[in-house]
Amino acid sequence: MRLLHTSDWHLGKRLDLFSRIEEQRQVLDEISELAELHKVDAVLVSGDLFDSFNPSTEAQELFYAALKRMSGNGSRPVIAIAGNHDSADAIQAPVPLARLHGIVLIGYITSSLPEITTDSGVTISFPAPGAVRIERDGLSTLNVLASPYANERRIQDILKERGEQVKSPARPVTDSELIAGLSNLWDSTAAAAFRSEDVNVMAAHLYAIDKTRGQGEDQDQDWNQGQGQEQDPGQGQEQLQLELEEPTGAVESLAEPEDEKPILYKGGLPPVPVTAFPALSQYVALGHLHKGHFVCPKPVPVAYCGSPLAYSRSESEQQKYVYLIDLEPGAEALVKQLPLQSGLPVLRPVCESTDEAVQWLAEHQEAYVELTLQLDNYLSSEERRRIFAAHDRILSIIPEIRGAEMHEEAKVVDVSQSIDTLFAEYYAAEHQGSAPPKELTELFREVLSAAKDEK
Ligand SMILES: [Mn+2]
Repeated sequence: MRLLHTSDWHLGKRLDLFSRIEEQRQVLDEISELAELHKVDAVLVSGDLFDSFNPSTEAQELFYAALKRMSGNGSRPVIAIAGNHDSADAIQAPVPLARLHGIVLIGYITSSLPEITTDSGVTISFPAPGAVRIERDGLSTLNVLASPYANERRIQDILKERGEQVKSPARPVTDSELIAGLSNLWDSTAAAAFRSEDVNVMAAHLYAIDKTRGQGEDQDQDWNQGQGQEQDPGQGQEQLQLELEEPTGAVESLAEPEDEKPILYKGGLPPVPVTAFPALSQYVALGHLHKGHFVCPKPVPVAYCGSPLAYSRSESEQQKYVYLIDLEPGAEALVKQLPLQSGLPVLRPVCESTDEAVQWLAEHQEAYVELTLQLDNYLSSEERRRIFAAHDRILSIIPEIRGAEMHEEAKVVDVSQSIDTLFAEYYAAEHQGSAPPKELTELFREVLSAAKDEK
């Protein structure tokens, strides 16, 4: 059996002011083509389907069109779970129509639906709340433990309902109690749904860590206080090998994506150690982190496939993937990373003059650009105009003024300078070294003279 793992589509997401909807359309088409080309039996989408709780109409249209194509009109089941950017209710709203097409949309950890057989002969059932079973002739049965994003409160409510109240009235619940409760919930779902003669996998939206690879973190560490210690953005520079035939030791721990809603906060969801996942699971398909990587490669791969497009400046050097997973009952999973071609990269050049920047921009039109300019003087509005005229997708310009460090160290303002110079210095300090626009300087003078007149 062959699965395709994708996640973090963030449909409707913008990069600053730039719409990404056309790139999203292209990359979802590419993913459907890969599913067809590689004869994938089922698709797992591990959350953050949309970028917001109230996605635009065009984002919703794209979502439904992409799911319909990906599902091969019901012959290739698609199981999609909600992430922390998604509204669980909104994700589940089209369920009655979606399930007819073999598309399973899961908003809650305990979601469950009646059995259905699609026109293509695929039977989809829920042997337990939160567990999907896919059956079809000539193929092993697939069980998917689906764990959409749930925050602390939602998990506590579920545990309370099950009579496993973790919160004692005397004190707040600790991170490890919460994770233990969630792990017990998964274990009982897996006990009801996973069978050794089937293929068993898990799909979840969370922040996973492998404690055996860390520096011996304290089990009871309060994440709020310890935040940052387990994350090492410095390791994010390593690139995984393309077309990895089998998971190797390429393991990283990464920060949560920049510009994204975090889940590692008090009341969110603390990091989940890989030991918390149910034992019979043969692959854990994760969503949340935007860089494709293995949290743990063996014996059970626990993997983030990452987002299909670069969604932030921090993703500028990342190749994007979907993962193909070959699975047989009781056997180790074989994971292959398929690089994606669609979408524009985010580039972060450093130039030493406006001329050099304009030249570079002319040669790199098909990208989003965060330009760092190392200059001797503040950028004039004329230079700024030249740069913006040279490229349509400039995210920002970061002027680095040579010798500016000395200014900052001194932190002494020479008040004997003209009021115009003082204003320009103040403006530059507040606006990363830019010169104030002419109109603003004129307005400033006007206000100043008006104030003088009043005296
Ligand atoms: Mn997320």
